[in-house]
Amino acid sequence: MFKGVLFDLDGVITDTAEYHFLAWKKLADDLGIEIDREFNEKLKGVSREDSLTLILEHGHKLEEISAEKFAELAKEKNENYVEMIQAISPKDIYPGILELLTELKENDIKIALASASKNGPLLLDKMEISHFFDAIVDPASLKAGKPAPDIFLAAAKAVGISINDAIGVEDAKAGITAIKASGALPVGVGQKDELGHDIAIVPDTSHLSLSYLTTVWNE
Ligand code: B16
Ligand code: MG
Repeated sequence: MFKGVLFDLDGVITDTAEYHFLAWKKLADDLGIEIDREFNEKLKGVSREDSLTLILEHGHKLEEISAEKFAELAKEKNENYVEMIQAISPKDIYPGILELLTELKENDIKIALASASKNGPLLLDKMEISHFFDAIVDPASLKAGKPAPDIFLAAAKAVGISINDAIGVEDAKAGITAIKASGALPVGVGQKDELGHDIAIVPDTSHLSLSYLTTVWNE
């Protein structure tokens, strides 16, 4: 049986993936760079700085942006994003997640947050679910972000379990790659065409439960 579940946040626990997209879209529009939802798939799970680099590369503007301007743009996106998430509350928790967290706790299965977002703790607080989490990895403490396995390895370590005894839940391709590389068992939320045909995938979080995860684990 698995001993812990390592959760991504944006797109798994709540719909902040949409706010990230809207905040990046506004910034890109202001810079005269066109980004659409297809391009946005590349940004999911990717750190703020790496996302900005991808957008500037996409618009052929990376060379002309100074380090100072880069930091300013990243700050501007985050300020806009933080404004958007102020109204997040328990009603924004995705279907089935609260029930899953409750079941995991009742069964002494460790729960960790493996989100690339520096706003993770604020979001858990706003949704009033911080108390479920045995550990929250600080993404700033890591050498490499997703798709590198570091964040999932750190999450398993923080809750005192072997990575081989953990399930990772993700909505982004970069995150699934990170889970696979870490040695944990991946469970994807989304579309097979985006996340892969070789792993367990649910179309949305209402399908996640202790019984579903147990079935996947025992397959
Ligand atoms: P922040 P996750 C990721 O969170 C998002 O998917 C990604 O779009 C965002 O750029 C990244 O967090 C950093 O977020 O700017 O708030 O630090 O999916 O790993 O939970
Ligand atoms: Mg995500």
